[in-house]
Amino acid sequence: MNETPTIPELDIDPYAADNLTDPYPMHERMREAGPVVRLTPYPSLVACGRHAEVHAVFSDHATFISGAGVGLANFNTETPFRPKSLILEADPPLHTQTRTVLSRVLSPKAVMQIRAAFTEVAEQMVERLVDQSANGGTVCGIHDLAQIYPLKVFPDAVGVGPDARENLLVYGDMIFNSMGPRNALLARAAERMVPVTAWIMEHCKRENLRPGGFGDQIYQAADSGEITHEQAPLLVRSFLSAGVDTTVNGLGNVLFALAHNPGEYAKLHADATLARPAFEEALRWESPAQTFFRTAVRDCEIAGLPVPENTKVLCMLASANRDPRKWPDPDRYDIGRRPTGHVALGAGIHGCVGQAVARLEGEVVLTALAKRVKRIEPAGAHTRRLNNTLRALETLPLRLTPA
Ligand code: OVP
Repeated sequence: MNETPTIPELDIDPYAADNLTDPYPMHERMREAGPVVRLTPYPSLVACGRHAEVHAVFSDHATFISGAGVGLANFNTETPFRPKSLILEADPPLHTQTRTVLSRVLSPKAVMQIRAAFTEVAEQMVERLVDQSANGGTVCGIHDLAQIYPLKVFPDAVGVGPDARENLLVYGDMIFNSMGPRNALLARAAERMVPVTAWIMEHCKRENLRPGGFGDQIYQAADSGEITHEQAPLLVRSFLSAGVDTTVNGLGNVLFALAHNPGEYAKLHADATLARPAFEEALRWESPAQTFFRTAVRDCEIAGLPVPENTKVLCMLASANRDPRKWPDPDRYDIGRRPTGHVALGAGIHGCVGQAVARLEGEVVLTALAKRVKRIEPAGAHTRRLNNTLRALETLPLRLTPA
């Protein structure tokens, strides 16, 4: 007996428009086929759709590295489209050094200091939206809320000036598309990004960052010798890369979840302290970042199946978050669930360093809605913005009934 277990192969393209539009049937096929699968259109990678293996891969950062890129492209053989992130696309010891600085800047203590400002902006925004909706109008959950809010509060906290902030959405769309194949989505994003790159790098300079903001605090860490002055602008770039399009879609997706699950919104309206768990459950149910890759640094195994050195491992976060092996009734959006262990924000040493800020945004926006709005209902068909990595809405027409 010397049977080598083989990895099942599926003829699935996760980046085909149908699968980006509705990924859940694909997720089920991948989970049911096995703990690790191969995908015919991408013969050099393996994919994990179940929670246990996604979590195991993320937890073993020494075997499954990030430095060769966390998208489909293998930076050992392909040139990254921009200089590598010093945190997302780095491994220890570099990662440890940069992560220490970013986690201090984004710590729970830092979040306490921005809480009042974030709350005030959320309350003002909801007040405006209720007026708009009450005068017979509908509001767009994406353009009038999910984009507006992070584009105001997060760049304010980083210390970026008020002009042309929509560039951050264009940049985010490009970065998350760049983690997939070179398809039409990437080509369109790359075209739009050309004028934006210079704007981004300009806004990473110390002279363009408000003293005391998150961006300036990175430069203070350079002053104290913790990181170099050459590293500082690239670390500020991580704020501008990861801090907006992620929370825009986290907020857009929770609005979608609540509008389509009126019973859950009724519970939130009755008890605004459910704002945090309602946001957390939406992260699980409709994960903004659907996928991330790792790269095997040596011949290894996942769930006993052989994975050769230099293989890209596609971790299906959104699929893990609906794995019935992990979650009872996984397709149900249930704000009474406490979805501890979801991997929407990753896991292990690369787990979202901005998660306290992301949760603050979710909490204060949902709290303001819960207090001021009795019902949130769809007011027409939503449309999707397809992206190789993000689960994103383009429009979400809503009717808000004042409390
Ligand atoms: C979701 C992330 C995403 C995109 C960019 C970066 C980080 C970065 O560090 O540049 S984490």
